[in-house]
Amino acid sequence: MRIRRRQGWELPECRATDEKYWLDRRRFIAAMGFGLGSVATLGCGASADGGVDEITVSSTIPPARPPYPFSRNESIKLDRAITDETVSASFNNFYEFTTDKAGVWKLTGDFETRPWTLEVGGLVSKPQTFDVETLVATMPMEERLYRFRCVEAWSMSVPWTGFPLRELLRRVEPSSNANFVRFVSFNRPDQAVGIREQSWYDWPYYEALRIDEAMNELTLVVTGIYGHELPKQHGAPIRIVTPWKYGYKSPKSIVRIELVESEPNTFWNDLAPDEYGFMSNVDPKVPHPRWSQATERIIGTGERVVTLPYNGYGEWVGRMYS
Ligand SMILES: Nc1nc2c(c(=O)[nH]1)N[C@H]1C(S)=C(S)[C@@H](COP(=O)(O)O)O[C@H]1N2
Ligand SMILES: [Mo]
Repeated sequence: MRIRRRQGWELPECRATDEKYWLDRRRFIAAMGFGLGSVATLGCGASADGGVDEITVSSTIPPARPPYPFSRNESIKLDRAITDETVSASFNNFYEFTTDKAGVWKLTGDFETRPWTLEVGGLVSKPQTFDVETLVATMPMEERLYRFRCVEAWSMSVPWTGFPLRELLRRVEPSSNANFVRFVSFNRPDQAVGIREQSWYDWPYYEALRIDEAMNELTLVVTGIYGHELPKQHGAPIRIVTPWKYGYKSPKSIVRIELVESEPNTFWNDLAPDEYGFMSNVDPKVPHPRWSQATERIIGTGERVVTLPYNGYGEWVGRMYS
């Protein structure tokens, strides 16, 4: 497979046109009989020199346009290098599309992420439906550099853009018996081949946090990454990020948040309760039944480093568990 690693500013010629144009063209090419599985890069029109340009992972990354970028919250420090954007954008867990991490970005073309609304309800006094664009325009948006640790023992470090979940929860006024916060991802078989073809999973993806975890200042509602809106493979247009927990506790492309009284079931805990608990805080001392969690591989560089308790965020979250 050939993926050209371009810089963000080194856009292919076709990227200058509307995203819709090349997506339509991609469908057209697929209809011509070149399946996505058979070609890693797809033509997207003649470039200035008369040659044929290619679809690369960079072409799936949205440009920085206002109101992005937002200013960085410098109080949260990162102890390692930021992962190259083309690396994180081409290595994703998003089973609604495929279980092949290197293939997600190639399969999100039909996924429509705009407009998008997020319903917040359950045990609250002011249930509301929010438009994502309105949230971006009205919430206290900021950029944060977070480490991100998958239970599969790989990690990345990226600049997320978003706002604390607690700011959203305050707007709906949780009831006193709201002990947990439940998240539900999108469920559109017509737009996501993994939902359509992997019927053995219990779609839509669902996750949850305790209310104190949801109110922790580190818990972020994320709409952007690397100073622009989220590309689809990272969970556009809106997702959750909890950096002290394994990656599966950070649900993507969410459509509903529900406040509930008792501990909700979660997608991975229901699938394999012996391997994936509800809490799932990063803990190097507790091995996964099939591998150690003591170290992690940093994607892009391949460097292997020691995994830290709470993924290094004990100072922020440790007191919730003592
Ligand atoms: N809806 C949904 N959310 C999801 C997943 C998924 O398959 N579906 N995978 C999870 C896992 S296992 C990880 S590691 C992260 C990956 O996020 P990234 O691709 O943006 O790095 O998303 C999490 N959120
Ligand atoms: Mo993960």
